[in-house]
This record gives sequence, C-alpha cells and structure tokens, in this order.
Amino acid sequence: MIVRSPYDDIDVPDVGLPEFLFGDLGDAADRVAVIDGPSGRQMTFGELAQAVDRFAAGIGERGLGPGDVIALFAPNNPHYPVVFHGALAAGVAVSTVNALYTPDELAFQLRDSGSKVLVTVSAFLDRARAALDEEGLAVTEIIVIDGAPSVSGVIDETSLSEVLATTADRPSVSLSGDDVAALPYSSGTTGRAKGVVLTHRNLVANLLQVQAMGTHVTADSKILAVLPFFHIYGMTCMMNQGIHARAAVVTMPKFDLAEFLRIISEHRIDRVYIAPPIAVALAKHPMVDQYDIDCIDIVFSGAAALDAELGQSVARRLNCTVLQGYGMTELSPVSHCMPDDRPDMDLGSIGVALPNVECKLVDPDTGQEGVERGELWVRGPNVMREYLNNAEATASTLDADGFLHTGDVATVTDEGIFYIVDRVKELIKYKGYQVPPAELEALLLTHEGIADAAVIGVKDAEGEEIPKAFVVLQQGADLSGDDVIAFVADRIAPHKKVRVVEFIDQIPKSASGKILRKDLRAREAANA
Ligand code: 4UW
Repeated sequence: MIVRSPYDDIDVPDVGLPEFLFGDLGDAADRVAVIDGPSGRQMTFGELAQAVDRFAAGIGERGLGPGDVIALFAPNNPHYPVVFHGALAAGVAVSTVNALYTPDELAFQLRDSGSKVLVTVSAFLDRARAALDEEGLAVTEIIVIDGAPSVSGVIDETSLSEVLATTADRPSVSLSGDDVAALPYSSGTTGRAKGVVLTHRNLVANLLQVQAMGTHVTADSKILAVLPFFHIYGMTCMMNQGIHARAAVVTMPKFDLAEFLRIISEHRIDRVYIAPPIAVALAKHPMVDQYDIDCIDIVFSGAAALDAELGQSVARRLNCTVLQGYGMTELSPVSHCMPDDRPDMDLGSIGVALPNVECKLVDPDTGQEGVERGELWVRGPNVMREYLNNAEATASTLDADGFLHTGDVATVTDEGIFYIVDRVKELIKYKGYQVPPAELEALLLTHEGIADAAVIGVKDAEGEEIPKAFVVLQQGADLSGDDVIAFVADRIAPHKKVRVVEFIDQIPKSASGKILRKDLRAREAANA
C-alpha cells in the first residue's frame, strides 16, 4: 500500500540547477543574497550570479567539464555558493566535504570521488596539504577561497580571486536534469561513507517540492545558515532555498550561542534552521534572554528526532512557530515536513509527505508492505540516482521500483502524518551529524590491543544519541576505556568520537559474521 502526499504533484523542469537559480534574476539583481555573519559583508544576487559565471569560466579554463568532480572543503561563507554553483554551471559535480574532517578522512573522500581540484579556506590548508600527501589522489590544484599567497608546494595553490579574475568565456555546457550535480557523502544504511549521486533534477525538484507546501520563505525573508552547507540540509534548505526564494542568507562558519543570538538580533533573522541540540540551548540557556530575537518567525528542526515538549518550550519562549522536517542525504534531502501554515500539527511528528513523494511502510523482517509500523520507503524525483561506484550498496538501498529504503521505522496516521519511531540501520546521529559505526569499528580494529569491536548508538543522560564501543581486548592487552576513547579521538573528526566504552568477552555475531547490533541494543536496554 502506497501513502501519497496530500499535495498535488508538481512539474519538475528539465534544467540545470544554476540556470534554475540564476537564469532570470528579474528584479532581484540589487537585492542582498548572502551576508557574512561575522563581518556583515554582503553580496547581491547580481554579484553572486556574476561570480558564479566567472568561477564556471575559471573551471572551464582548467579543462574541467562534465564528468569531472571538484571537492569543496570549507565552512559556511558567502563564497560557498559561488564555488558550488560555478562548478555546476561548468558541468562539474561538487563533492562537499565535512569541515571537521581529519586529513585521512578528507583524503578518503578525495580519492573515492576522483576530485581533480580541492577548494578550501586558508584555515584548513594544513589539513588539505596533509591529505594531498596521500597516494592515489587525482587533485592537481588547491583553490583557496580567502586567497592565501601561493606557496611552492607539490601542488599549485591559487586564490579564488585569481580564478574569478579570468577573462575566459564561460564554457558552453548544456545541462540536463539527469546530469550529476552534487556528491555529498553518507553512510546510508550500512558501511562506510559513500558518494551520494544527486542530479540537477534531484536538487531542483526538492526546492520546488518544499515550495509547493506553501513555505513562507520569500524575498523578504532572512535565513540564518548556521548548519553547514556541506551537509545536504544546509545545502538545500538554507543555501539553495534562500537563493531560490531571493531571500537573504546570513552565513555562520560554526555554531557559537552568543554569536548565533547576536546575528539573529542584528540581522533581524526570521527563519532559523536547526538540529535538536540547538533547540536545547534555545529552550534552556539563560543567555537567550539577553538578546532581542523576537524577529524569529519560524524555527525549523531536522536531522535527528526533535522531542515534542522541547520544541514546544522553544515555541513558547521565543513566541514563534516551531516545525519539524525529515530528510536524508539520499533524498536531496527533504521527503517530509510540517507545512508553515500547520503549526497545530503534532511537533513530535515529521509532518506529511512532500508533493510527488510516495511512501510505503514495510516490515523489515518479513518484507510485508502496508504494516502499521515499518521501515519507511520513499519514491520521488528527489531520490538519489545511486551511490558512486558502488552497485552493491545502491542495489540494497534503491529497489527496482525506485523506492529508497531509508532504514528509519515510521508510523502514519489516517491524515497522512508520519512519525519516526525507530531506526533499523546502523547509522548513529550525534547532534544531527552522521557517525558510521562501520568506520569506527574498522579503526578500533587497527589497535593492536583490540581483538574485536562493535559500535552502536546509546542515549546519554540528556537523551542525546552518542556512539558506544563494545570492545574485546587481545589477550594480555592492558587498555582502559579512556585509552580507547583517546585512540579514536586522535584519528577522527570530533563528532565521530567514541564516547562510552564497555569491555566484553565476545561480540555477538550471526553465522555469516555480521555484528548482531540488535543483541547489543537489547543488552544495553536490559542494563539501563
Ligand atoms: N527525526 C528523526 C527527524 C530526522 C531524523 C533526519 O545526515 P542525513 O543523511 O540527512 C539529514 C537530513 C536532515 C534534514 C534535511 C532537510 C530537512 O528539512 C530536515 O528537516 C528540517 C532535515 O540529516 O541523515 C539522515 C538520517 O537522519 C535521521 C534519520 O535517521 C535519517 O535517515 N533524521 N531527520 N526529523 N530522525
């Protein structure tokens, strides 16, 4: 049984994303498009479109075009959309990299995506250069957004302003909706991070699907982009939705509560997109009362489950509407959300399916469809094409009918309102960020004192999900839990840290050697 969106289907034009966003600026050319939160520096839509055009020319001049990939390793700043859309306009796909990544993690993504150029900021150059020391990479140049002087390294370093100064013509590339646009990384339901192949149609569709639900983002809106553009939530809901609506997007390079409140107050932000940990601060932190933030109309939460009571206390304290949405990198990302005009909808829900989205609830054990509580399968124009160079992972996630198996367990009411009630995939979400257990397990096994390991998500005292490692020590090994935590922390981005360790005699496994995470979860529940 298929549950359809309560909204009428929309048409998705066959057009490249840059053309869709910048093809006709209308009367928006002189309006402010992006504001750098820390400095207040602004860029208009006309300037943004011009810079996108110049970056496309610069990329074309380097011989890159359709079939090529560049990597973007940067915090949020006004040049992020310049690089992102400029590359897309030249037919080049952009692999967005988590700004917290270590050199090893960055090198993995550069290699896996086959990126030929790495765009970064001067503060990240040490990590970028260290990553490029690794073998097997196709990167031939680093472009530095904030223009560090070139140094004579193994690889050319160019400042963004040099690239934008090109007088070359923009390459004439005719893009179709089927061309690859973005390659963010996600571990999906199992294993390590994989390149998620999102086409221009996927990204255009998701903007139109959200818009068709009556979103109030308009040219008068000011959106705060505190969540990272490298993650699909920031990329689509903040950066691209803002540009599409001709709203002003105010960028923040990282979260800091005082700076967050200052920017909201100073720029009179009316729309804030957050993940649940920020809701905790907004509901409880005394500092919130020191700022005049009554400009906020809507706080939109996603990326992990929002507790309904927490959401309500944010709504009461800020006198605003709080809404929740659900998404996944593989869905470009939004498949469900609460419409702007339905603040009455239960805040514990994820709202209704977007236009053009069809859903099934399927028993993950028996495969029976139409169950009351089952794995959420989603079909629609926003569903990714595939995982990059990984037919096996694609086949186990996307079925022959085009449904994407989300790995999340949901229920749905007669009115078509969905609730996420559990997760059957391995993935752990720490503060809304992905933590792939398989990656941590592989890393733990490289320690000579560790014989076997398994990682699952558990709840901490505040109800936040955190990664916990079950570790089997080698005979004679003398390791404490803190040693294990430190070993992982030294080698991985901070959000992926193991935060609790338990030593056990044996990791429960199936006959085929798969870790029985269910058993570990049951053990955890029994000890709670
Ligand atoms: N409740 C429970 C939720 C929820 C959730 C996500 O890192 P990814 O791949 O992607 C995201 C995307 C988040 C997002 C995008 C657009 C949007 O409007 C929105 O709401 C405002 C959120 O995080 O992780 C995907 C996984 O994150 C979990 C779920 O397990 C999903 O498969 N997740 N949103 N509201 N869980």
